[in-house]
Amino acid sequence: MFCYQCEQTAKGLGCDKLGVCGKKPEVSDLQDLLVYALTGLGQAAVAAKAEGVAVPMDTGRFFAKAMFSTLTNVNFDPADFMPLILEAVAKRDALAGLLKAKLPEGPATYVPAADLAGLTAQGAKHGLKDIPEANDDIRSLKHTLIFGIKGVAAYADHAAILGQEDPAVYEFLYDGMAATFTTDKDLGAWVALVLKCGEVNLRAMELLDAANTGAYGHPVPTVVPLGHKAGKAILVSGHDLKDLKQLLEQTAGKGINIYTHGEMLPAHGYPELKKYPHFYGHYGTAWQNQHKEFAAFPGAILMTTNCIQKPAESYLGSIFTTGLVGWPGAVHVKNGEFGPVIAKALAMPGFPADEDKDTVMTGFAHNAVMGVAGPVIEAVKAGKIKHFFLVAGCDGAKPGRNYYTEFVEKAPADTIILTLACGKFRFFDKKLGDIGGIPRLLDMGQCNDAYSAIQVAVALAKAFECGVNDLPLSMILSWYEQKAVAILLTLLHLGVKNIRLGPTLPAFLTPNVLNFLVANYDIKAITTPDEDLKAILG
Ligand code: FSO
Ligand code: SF4
Repeated sequence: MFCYQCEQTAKGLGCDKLGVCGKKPEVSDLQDLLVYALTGLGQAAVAAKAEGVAVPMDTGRFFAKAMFSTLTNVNFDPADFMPLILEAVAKRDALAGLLKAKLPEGPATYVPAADLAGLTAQGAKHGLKDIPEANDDIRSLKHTLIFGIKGVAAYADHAAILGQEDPAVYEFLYDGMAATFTTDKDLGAWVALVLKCGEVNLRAMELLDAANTGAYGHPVPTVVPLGHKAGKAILVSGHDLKDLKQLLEQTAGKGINIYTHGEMLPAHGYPELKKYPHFYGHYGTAWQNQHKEFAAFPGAILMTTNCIQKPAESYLGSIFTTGLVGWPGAVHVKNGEFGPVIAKALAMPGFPADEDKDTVMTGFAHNAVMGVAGPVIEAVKAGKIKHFFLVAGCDGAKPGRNYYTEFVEKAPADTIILTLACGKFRFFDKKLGDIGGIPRLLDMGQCNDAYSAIQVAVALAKAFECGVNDLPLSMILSWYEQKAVAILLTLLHLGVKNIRLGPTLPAFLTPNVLNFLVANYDIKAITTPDEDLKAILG
């Protein structure tokens, strides 16, 4: 195995014996083989386009789903990868059968082994390092593209689940993956392709925004209790709102309260979800704290989409996976049939008594923020709001992530903090007060809602008749996995400069590629909160 797709990669170089995330070599090799098989499907799709042969939409949907299953913390179950590999090859061959051209040797002609052990052995020969490329910098950009495509695939899959699709997004997934096996592009062409990935990701995020708000309404500012009510309980984590909605429907009137964990917190802001009286509050913090927090939860736990960590023995029997998520030994429920989760919750003790704790606020997605754009713009013009910080991105286990807590604590009282994704749990319950009624801490949603932040930045730039880079707005980002890579590429595609990125820089960027980003986008590694605040606010 060799994997360096996420921020916590071993020694900042790569996981080659066991993933820091818990990914075993077998799963890593199978994921590599799936990516290889999807590259072959991409090559077939590119050839089909050249011959004017239509690629079915469900091929794109499958491609996105399969790619998403290789993201960090999504699926750790070897058995789940065999059907995906076989389906990629079957879809590739179905397409190839319609073509006049002969597909090139390699991923497009690869024949899968007959069993899981054989597939694993094949995967060991088709890892990231086996992609043909002699130039280190181009290899770095190829890997960046693959990780960015994984992020796009995640957003495209989420959007497709709610019926929002664009064939142009799928086409880019094919083109991009097929390109990783070409050797005729120079460095400049590779930079352009990586930025194009950011452009396509913006479209995928736009689709997802339309999907979520279309199905569940525009989020509204909402107070969310951090305490609990006496009674049976289910904890829902991950990002999938449809799973949550189905669970809310199926638990209505059953005496079970539903709590969110991690990235599910912003779900409380959606009108079509918050209307359920038993959708009570938020429990715990970000994904990397699940061992402690899940072990103490007295009900069933449902993992939708990425974020799962190796479950402790104490709760392996009460944690359920759904969708693309998998952990060997954890019960997987399919197609929104949450009966086993509900039965488990009813059999478990639940919370013995009410407990009032603090509350937090969420629901400041683009529609809500735009609704107060007038007063915000006035406050900026009157000098009451001096600066906006987008402190956003992922959380993780590294101690360096305290930077983000400290940054928010130290940001002056005349500044506003916009936040999204799970990094917010470093400061989500801080009482930062307000500026003339505008809360200083605005939770815009999940990492899946980065589109909201972009919309708000663009709207502010329009209101002030300037470019996004000329706004009193600074982006202080934290990254962990591949959705964050895709978002970063989107920001670069939009020409956003001066991004501060941490806690460490991606291992897959060579010094030359990093220098290019510094020279063209003034992208910087975070230093200390004091130094960075001083540099930004002068
Ligand atoms: Fe991931 Fe980041 Fe959203 Fe977190 S991009 S790590 S688990 O923000 O939650 O999926
Ligand atoms: Fe290592 Fe991250 Fe890959 Fe897991 S996803 S194997 S932690 S680089």
